[in-house]
Amino acid sequence: MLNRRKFIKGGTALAASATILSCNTEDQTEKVNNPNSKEGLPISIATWGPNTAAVDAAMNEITNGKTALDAVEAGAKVPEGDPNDMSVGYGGRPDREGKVTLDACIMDAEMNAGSVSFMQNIKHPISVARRVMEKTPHVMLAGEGALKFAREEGFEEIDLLTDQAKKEYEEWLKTSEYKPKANIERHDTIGIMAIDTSNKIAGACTTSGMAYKMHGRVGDSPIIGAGMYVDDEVGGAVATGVGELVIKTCGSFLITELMRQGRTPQEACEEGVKRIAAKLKDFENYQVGFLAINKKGEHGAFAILKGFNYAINQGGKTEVFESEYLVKN
Ligand code: SD4
Repeated sequence: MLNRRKFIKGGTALAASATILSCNTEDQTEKVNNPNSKEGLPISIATWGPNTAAVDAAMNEITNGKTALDAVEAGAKVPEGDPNDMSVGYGGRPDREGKVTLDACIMDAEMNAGSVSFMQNIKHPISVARRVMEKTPHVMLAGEGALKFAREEGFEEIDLLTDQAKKEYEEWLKTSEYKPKANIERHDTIGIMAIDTSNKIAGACTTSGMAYKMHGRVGDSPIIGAGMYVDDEVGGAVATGVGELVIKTCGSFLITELMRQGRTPQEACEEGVKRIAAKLKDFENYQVGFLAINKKGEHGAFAILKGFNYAINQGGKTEVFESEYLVKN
């Protein structure tokens, strides 16, 4: 059971029609912590249960003396290269024109950030995002420009559309209905964060975006502050789900700033979801999940709907936990 704030005791505040709680930290009589959260560094943590291999790959980098930045890149590359993960990289579901277009971003403890959006034909967009960060004066490259840069950097071009994704797309064409269905479409976008043995944080996020989106659509995942944000003084947050809701509320930045003001990672994630619920109509029809960590290695997670889970590697153990959620009925 969550150790909830006094004013939401009784549980009804977590119903769909939840009254939106004040942002004033003085209102809090007790801190809300995630029951699965504990202090401990180093740590790697990622959205969605199937990403255990990703958090393990990240931790492997850290135990081999690499940085948190190396760790989150290595972690993100796991689902990017996996054709069975149909929300990320190679094997991702295409847009409504049958094209797989990828979004990714990365950020380190020194506020360096890089991103690519609407990029085609490259298996590891997270590595291109890192090159944008390290080799250009910019933060984000999009579309043809991102692909041109990737080519110049020596990345190989491949066809990202697998037979399975093509088959599902052809089936989808029969109705051509765009209705993102939470946890049915399987949002497996990876948002991953790590803190290394030098206590430095980094974050990454990578996705093929919403299946059957309009050609040219860019989601939250490549947007620093929306799909991912880290601040070495505080911690960081990542998002998954319907990106439009996350962009409009600057989700990951909001959560990081709430932690700066004294919220626990759990409180900050809950407030991030409640901000969406307070401001955006029809939020109950969409899934958004947030995951946050602070610099002690404590974590929090919260989603609009049931079904969001996450993977964590901490204290020599890899575990998957289910997230709490807002809409209970
Ligand atoms: C997007 N946030 O493009 C991504 C989708 C996602 O798992 O998280 N899918 O809106």
